[in-house]
Amino acid sequence: MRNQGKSLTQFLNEGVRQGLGLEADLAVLIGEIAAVCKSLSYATRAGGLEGVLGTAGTENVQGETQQKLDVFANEAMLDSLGASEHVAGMASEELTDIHPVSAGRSRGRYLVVFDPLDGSSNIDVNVSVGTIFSVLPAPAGVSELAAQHFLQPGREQVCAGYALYGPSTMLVLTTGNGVDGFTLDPRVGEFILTHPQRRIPADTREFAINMSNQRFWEPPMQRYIQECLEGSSGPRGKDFNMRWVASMVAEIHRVLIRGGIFMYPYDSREPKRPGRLRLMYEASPMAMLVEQAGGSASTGYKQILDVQPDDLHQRVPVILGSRNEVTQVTSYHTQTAADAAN
Ligand code: AFP
Repeated sequence: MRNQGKSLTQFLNEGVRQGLGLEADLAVLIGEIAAVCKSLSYATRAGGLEGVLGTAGTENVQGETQQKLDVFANEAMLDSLGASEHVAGMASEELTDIHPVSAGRSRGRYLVVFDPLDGSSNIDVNVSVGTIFSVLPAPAGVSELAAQHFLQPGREQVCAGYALYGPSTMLVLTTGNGVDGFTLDPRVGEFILTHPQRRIPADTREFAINMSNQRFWEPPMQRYIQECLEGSSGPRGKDFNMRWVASMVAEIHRVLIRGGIFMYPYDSREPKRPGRLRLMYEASPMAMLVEQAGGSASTGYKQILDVQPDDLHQRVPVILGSRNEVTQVTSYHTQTAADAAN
């Protein structure tokens, strides 16, 4: 298999040399992100041995209780990438506002937006968690960076990826030339290419959703899930399996490895919040990975990568994975919208 067994560093250097559109400074930045993820892998592995479990006793901008590892991971990303000559500024799930790099340095060409530790409610119960990152072009010739410079549709991303701190630590990323997965070899501290050019099967029998929210969903989602539950005796004519890990990184990784459909749809619990997942640092990077692997990513009514953000922490409904299954779900949404319009 092409490139199988190469280190991330060798892979990136080849990507730059082969003129596949991977800029040399972006390759360096990806290496810097990978280095932080290595350190977070070792921190999460320590578990209860080094006092990193439990809550920090603080809340983030989302009003969510921060775990100690949330705070640790956020600071590690800010400190490390803040020293990069390629980063103009950052935004994080854990920060209210943007985090410009120190003004005294020549400004880098990239903005990095991240969820430093996704799935953190799983940390204390030793279930896989991860880091999600999105790299956007920084505006040229801007004297002072502002939040509005980050509010770019997901199609503008030049890189998206995640680190999954599971039984093995993996880094999965795309720069627009497909999706490649690397496994951390703890013996040498290198990410090694083990899953080149992932492709998501177009069809699936496996759906992932938090069923406890069922009574709050819109009718199209109710219809879709009901048909999955009716299985071979219902209109779909086939049985489905269900998964829910409550760590988006673990769910998306499963979809990239064996297909599936992952959904966190709109629900009416908090009408002002169209779902739980955040566009800039959860939905958009995952949507780029899924589309680059041949899947599809929708809000139910439009492709996630086409959504124009109007706030750093805005939420969107998320339906992504095996292309034909996503099409099935979105067809129910658009049909309902058309019926309502008539
Ligand atoms: P935490 O980081 O607060 O654990 O949230 C994880 C997450 O954002 C995403 O990774 C999961 O898919 C989703 O929330 C789980 O949401 P529920 O807890 O409502 O199932």
